[in-house]
Amino acid sequence: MFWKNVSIALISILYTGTFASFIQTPIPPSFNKNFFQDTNADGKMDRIVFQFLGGITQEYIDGMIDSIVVVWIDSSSQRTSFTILPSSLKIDSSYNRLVSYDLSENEPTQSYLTSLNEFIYGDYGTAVLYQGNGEAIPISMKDQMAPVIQETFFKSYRGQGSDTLIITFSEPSFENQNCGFIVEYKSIDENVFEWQYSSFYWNVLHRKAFFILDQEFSSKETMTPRDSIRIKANCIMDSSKNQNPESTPFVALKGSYPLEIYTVNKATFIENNQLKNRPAFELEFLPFASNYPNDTAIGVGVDIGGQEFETVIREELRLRYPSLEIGKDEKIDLSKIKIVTKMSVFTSLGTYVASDEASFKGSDSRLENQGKRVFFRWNFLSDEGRFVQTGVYLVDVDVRISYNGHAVYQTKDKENRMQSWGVLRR
Ligand SMILES: [Ca+2]
Repeated sequence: MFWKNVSIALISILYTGTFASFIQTPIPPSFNKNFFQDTNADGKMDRIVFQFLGGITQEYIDGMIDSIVVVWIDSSSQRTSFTILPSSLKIDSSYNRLVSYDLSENEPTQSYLTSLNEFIYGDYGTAVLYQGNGEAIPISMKDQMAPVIQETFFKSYRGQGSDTLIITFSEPSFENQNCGFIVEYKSIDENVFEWQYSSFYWNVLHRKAFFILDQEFSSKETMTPRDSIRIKANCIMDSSKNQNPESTPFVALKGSYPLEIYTVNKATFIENNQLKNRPAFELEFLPFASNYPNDTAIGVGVDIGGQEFETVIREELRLRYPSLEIGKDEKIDLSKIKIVTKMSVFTSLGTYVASDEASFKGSDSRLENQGKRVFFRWNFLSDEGRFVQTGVYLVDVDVRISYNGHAVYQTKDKENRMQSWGVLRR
């Protein structure tokens, strides 16, 4: 009788005041609605969402949750377990059974890890809830991270061959059959286009997609290796049907294309002193997007610099000089790139008019570390500084690009080295 009275007294003390919160019934997490998410679709897990079987209050979190320990893979591919403290859990404002945790930048997570099935990392993706009463409850976690583009390689021939694009995804992926074309690209002037290809197929593991744009369908106005691409929203999904979101970011397109010489071969000039005081030939550094000076200038342009240019140089070196053993990710030293342009102008009867040569390095400050459309222009003047007459001129164009003395590009390999340019003098 005495002990019964004491225990009743104790219980009544426990049920009042500050002890009350410790007596709450534990609310277990759900069995199948706890998720790893990648909210900005960059391929890194950045949010963990837990759904409980009852409504959660801040008092409950403070009083009943000691911590949640999650095992994930860090940016150096190591298994890491991090502890989520109650103070960093957030209750969803519209549904109080949901509690989430946002990973901070101090917890660098592995890139391109959007699934729970990457066996190379061993065991990860587990979570254990430690309750205030000392109990440890394993939480069954699921993947809610859509695939992202991990790698791209684009070989563009600009109408001279069939373009190919290879996209490697962060996990086995499947296209949404309702989408039609699934790739869109953003050009350097920020316009977004759908990329129309002729066919595509998956590799056996469904991690690589191969796209082919047959030559007969290709045109000059298509994607180029300096554009960026993404998969259209909801057009790619993993084996759990997690689809890529609207917020899918564009990623830089890597790849190469044969170096191309652009020519402006017809122009009108108006004789004036301003032009007369200039040299017969000039080198101009223009933005990539520029459509050459205008139809009052004549000459050849070539795109020099930028990330895709380095890729072109590297790929050409690998192709032409296997003994150099240049790796596919090897850094290209811009100061070792030398560009030489030569131009000789003759009348249609073969009489010599003018010629000049200009050379510069890939590290030239006029490229402004971003690359330029370099235009070697002829100012309609002979070597002696006299304006030429209206007529057709034969021009021998030679552009050579070398790396550390190894030739990677020469116009004379091409058929169209000798060109005819029309000049109208006003
Ligand atoms: Ca996934």
